[in-house]
Amino acid sequence: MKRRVFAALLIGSAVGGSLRLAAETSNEVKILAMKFDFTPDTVKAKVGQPMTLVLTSMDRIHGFKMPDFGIRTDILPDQETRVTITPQKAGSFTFFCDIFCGDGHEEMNGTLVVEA
Ligand SMILES: [Cu+2]
Repeated sequence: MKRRVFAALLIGSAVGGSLRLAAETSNEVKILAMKFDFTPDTVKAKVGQPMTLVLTSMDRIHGFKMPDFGIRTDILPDQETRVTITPQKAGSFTFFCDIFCGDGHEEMNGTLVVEA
């Protein structure tokens, strides 16, 4: 499963070189969701700096919930769902899948690390 994600990332960067550059300058972070992981599962941010999470599912519908930011959305297969946040305080904040997606669902989480 991990291997499939890696292949997809490689293809994405091969066809989207200029897109990727644009994404970096506008502070977008892509997060792939699939049973039962977010990739990457640790995302860094800076206090006061807006960032956009670009969420895509590789298999089925998942959820994305980050209670500290009052955020929840569905993550749909082969579609980009964008969530823009501006962290106001430093710390580590958990996000997780809130749509039951199978036996490993409870483990499907990640961390947003906000630095001052
Ligand atoms: Cu799930």
